[in-house]
Amino acid sequence: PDQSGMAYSVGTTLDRFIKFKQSDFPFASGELSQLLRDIALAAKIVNRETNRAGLANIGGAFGQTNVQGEEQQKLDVIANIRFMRALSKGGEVCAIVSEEEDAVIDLKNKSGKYVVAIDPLDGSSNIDVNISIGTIFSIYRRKTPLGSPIQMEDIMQPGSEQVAAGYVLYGSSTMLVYTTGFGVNGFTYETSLGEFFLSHPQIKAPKSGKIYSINEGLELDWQEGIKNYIDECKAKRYAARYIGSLVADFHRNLLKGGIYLYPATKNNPNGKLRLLYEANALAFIAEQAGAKATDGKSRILDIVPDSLHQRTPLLIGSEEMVDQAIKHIEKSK
Ligand code: AHM
Ligand code: MG
Repeated sequence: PDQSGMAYSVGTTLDRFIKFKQSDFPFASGELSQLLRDIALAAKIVNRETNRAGLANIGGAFGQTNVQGEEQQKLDVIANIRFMRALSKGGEVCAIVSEEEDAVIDLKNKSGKYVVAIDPLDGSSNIDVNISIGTIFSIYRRKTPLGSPIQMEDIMQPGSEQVAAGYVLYGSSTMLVYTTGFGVNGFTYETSLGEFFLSHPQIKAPKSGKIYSINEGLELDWQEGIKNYIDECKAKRYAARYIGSLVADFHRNLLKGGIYLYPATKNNPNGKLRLLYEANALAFIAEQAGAKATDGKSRILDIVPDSLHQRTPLLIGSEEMVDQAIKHIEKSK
């Protein structure tokens, strides 16, 4: 039961769950709940497109509509369009930062309280080969007063200011996992019913694990500490698992226990992943599930961003594993 004593259980639909959980916010107006529903709806649409991805080139053969030529576009572009539409039409959002857009999208929505940072379709190199991909989103409350023009301080908030964050994993099942700061819950999509159902209530990450996920092809470009930590993983005969889709790698490690690393490399001193719409959301979820996220020096959620698409090294996963990796980094300094 939640704080109000209302019961929910495995099998509760996402809509009902969101309604129950509204009581976590005693003065809530329901806008965040509506925003989460908007995101879930866009996720269903992207799920449908993702499932059809293999048919994209033969779409004409079975009479797919072509109103806006969208099916000719790449899936990450389509996903961006879908989420942009859902977020801008819903009315709760005033500004969006997206991996697919160079600048902040100012929706000029005077009543929109929330700022959303989103990677509409992450891991897009995996689309063409039918491997799991994901959507990642962070939600912030705007800092400046409602109705005034959007300012950079509304956008450049550290991850610790997130009011909600989540991801959608388009995998062997499609799942939505999110947090509003009261634990992490996972919902699995039932295609034939068109509903997300609570399947993973109150996810708790194992304190340690035996899986490490890193692009080992870049080993020659790693710093000493990372090398030493991975050597330790090997000495302990941990399993190497790397999908190359952040959401999928993170999700597996969250449930089974493990660590994901995208460290600094020679060519990318800040790693590859983006702070605003990749690292922050997963860091918030990790911490809410009892796991940990760092850039090797500081907690991801404490980093104050200075640019929209800034990158950060990311070490995320089971607490003891992340701590051990940090130890190696500090020792090799
Ligand atoms: P993308 O935003 O261009 O899709 O890149 C992000 C992806 C992550 O999903 C994944 O963990 C990582 O890039 C893989 O990078 P690499 O191929 O360098 O190992
Ligand atoms: Mg991405």
